[in-house]
Amino acid sequence: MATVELEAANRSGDADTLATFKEIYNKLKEELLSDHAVEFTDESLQWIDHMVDYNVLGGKCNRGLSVIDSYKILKGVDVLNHEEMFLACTLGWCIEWLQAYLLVHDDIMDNSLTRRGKPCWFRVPQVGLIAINDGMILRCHVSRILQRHFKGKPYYVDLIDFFNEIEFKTTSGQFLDLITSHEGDKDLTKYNMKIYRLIARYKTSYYSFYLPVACALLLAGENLDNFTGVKNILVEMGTHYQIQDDYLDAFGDPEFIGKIGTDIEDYKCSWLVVQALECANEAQKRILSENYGKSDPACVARVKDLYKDLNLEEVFRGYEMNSYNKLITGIEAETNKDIQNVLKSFLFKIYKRNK
Ligand code: GPP
Ligand code: MG
Ligand code: MG
Ligand code: MG
Repeated sequence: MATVELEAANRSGDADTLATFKEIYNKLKEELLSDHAVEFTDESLQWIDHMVDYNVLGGKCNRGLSVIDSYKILKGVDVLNHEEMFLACTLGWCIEWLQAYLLVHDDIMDNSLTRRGKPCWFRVPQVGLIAINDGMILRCHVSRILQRHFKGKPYYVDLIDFFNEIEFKTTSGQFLDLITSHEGDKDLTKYNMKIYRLIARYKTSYYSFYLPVACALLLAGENLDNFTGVKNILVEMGTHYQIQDDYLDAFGDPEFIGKIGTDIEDYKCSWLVVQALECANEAQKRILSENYGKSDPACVARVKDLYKDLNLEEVFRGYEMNSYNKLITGIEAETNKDIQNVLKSFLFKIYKRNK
């Protein structure tokens, strides 16, 4: 497929693929609800049904749909057969389910208010900290789905190991994110691009970018050890994505992005604060240390004003363009055209996103 066609196909989304993807969601959820490994009461089944819909649905599904797109490109086909489509959609949903679990827990840890245009799950009055266990149920669902549909496949053990490894990396990234912004140890001088990139890479890149493409490679019968170059590009793309997320946290429209930013209040080592520290004068640094990490809306507004004074919107646009060009150069240096198209397809999905 030519680059322009590829871009158009990805931006428009394919209605048939979306319909099949959604149908398979219903099937997977039904199977989980009739899983006899545990004797559930009617009331508890209703809870799980609602909890899964509330947390797994409503996102952009970029990660899940990328498994299907990538698998099609690797196989060199526009349409997958029934079995191939089912397996690709199922792995896509496993990533969406994993993401649901991560977000339920992340929102508690970040003290967030909204997600995907609704209150965060733990903010729902009847839910509260039951959300912790609900998150764990969502994670267990991933294993149940994989066991039901992939046990017996030659790559089953690799798949399980791989999900476990990605989860370890993500949890470790979250750990770095949390201890870096620890309340009792407020010190902006430790924030720099090196620690920023480490956090972003682990908390976001592996599960959001490498995992979907690796799932498609495993489905296509490939050995992941032969794709370390691809992994490195995807990890870099994930950092680009987290920088966009950090930018949107302060500059995005909460109505549109579906979540209210909390990075300033949470004293996060965000890309914006790292940039601000790099170009602020002494007086501006003082404003930052006096206002960053406070929940008082006046302090948050002061930090946002400073970001504007420092032209961080423009700095971000510059970064975005630069990083895009570097990613394209890296992708075009890959010898395999199919791999190039898989990577470009992912990049076009996220470039200049405003959500
Ligand atoms: C994104 O950080 C990272 C995650 C959602 C991974 C969470 C990992 C766990 C082990 C819970 P973020 O807090 O910036 O995301 P958002 O802006 O969507 O809240
Ligand atoms: Mg977080
Ligand atoms: Mg968060
Ligand atoms: Mg964020």
